[in-house]
Amino acid sequence: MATDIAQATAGGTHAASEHLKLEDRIWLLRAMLLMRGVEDRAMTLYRQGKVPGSFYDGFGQEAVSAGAAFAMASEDRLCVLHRDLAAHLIRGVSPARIFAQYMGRAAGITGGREGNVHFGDRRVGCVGMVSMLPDMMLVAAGMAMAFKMRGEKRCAITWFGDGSTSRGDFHEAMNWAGVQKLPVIFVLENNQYAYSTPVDKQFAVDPVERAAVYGFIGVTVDGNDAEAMFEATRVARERALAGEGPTLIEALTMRMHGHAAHDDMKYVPKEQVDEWRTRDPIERQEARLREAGVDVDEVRQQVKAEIDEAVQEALAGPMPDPSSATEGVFCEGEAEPLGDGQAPWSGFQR
Ligand SMILES: Cc1ncc(C[n+]2csc(CCOP(=O)(O)OP(=O)(O)O)c2C)c(N)n1
Repeated sequence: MATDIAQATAGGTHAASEHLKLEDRIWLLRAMLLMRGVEDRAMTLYRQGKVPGSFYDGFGQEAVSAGAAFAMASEDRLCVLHRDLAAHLIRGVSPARIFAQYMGRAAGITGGREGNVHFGDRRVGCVGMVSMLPDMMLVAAGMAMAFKMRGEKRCAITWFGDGSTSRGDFHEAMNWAGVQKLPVIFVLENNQYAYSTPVDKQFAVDPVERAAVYGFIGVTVDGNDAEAMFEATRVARERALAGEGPTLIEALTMRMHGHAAHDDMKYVPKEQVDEWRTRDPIERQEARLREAGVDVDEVRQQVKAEIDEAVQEALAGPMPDPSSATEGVFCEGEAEPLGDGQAPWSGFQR
């Protein structure tokens, strides 16, 4: 049950996956540090009035997208949601382009045509999200259907929140994926709240148990453990490619910030936040790597320098030319894919 969070996330360290080399484990830390650092800086830019609209982050949830995205191959396809920036970073989208995106600049992924988290670079296999939750589950299932029909060994993945499980789209996607045994991975980010609604007001039965009634496996994973997320996703992907169908991965985590920049989350008990603070995913990965002899402070400094440079680059970039507003809105031709070996996600030993 979702209420057994302490049990599911207790014990701190999860046995490292034998599929992760030390450099991969450092990459997981880097991805999480980049996500946190980029979002922290973007929040400042938002408060300075440089980011239009609102601002959403995934503080405290970095392991969910970092671990899962790291298990996916370059030919796979990802529907990345609003708390999952590490997935974009792992696929090779640079921090400078992300800052430019947030600020609506020409160098952003959508070139100023869409706001904040509504982006995806199809050259790296990421599909831009829409806000109608959880429509991306249906998009991921649709892509998986195409892979199956074409006989391609590829897998689709999407993330979504606990709030999504209360919607009909969730059930449609789960049902079709189960019936068709689609090569798709559903990552349910159970971060305890859908806006101000706690999980005990959302469902009477933990949604991970719904996978069984649609004919496939549901597993609960410590969502604050990047290596556990990686391993669960790797196994799910292997199953999908072997024709064994979808997997629902419930990642237990906590939304440590408000829903968006405007939300002070005063509806969340302070003790709950304090308890989850002791399970910070970045601190946990750092502790592991220190034990393995890695100079974690150096990794932190490198990431900070990269972010400083990226902010300056994005701030120096122009706003888009208004006359180009209707260009690139619809899909035109095939995207030029990045090859294996050019992006960090292809690093681990399969
Ligand atoms: C169909 C639909 N209803 C309402 C909203 C407005 N809305 C945006 S995010 C959100 C809460 C989502 O909660 P959850 O799915 O748990 O994800 P989290 O934001 O906690 O990661 C709501 C209600 C929406 N985007 N789509």
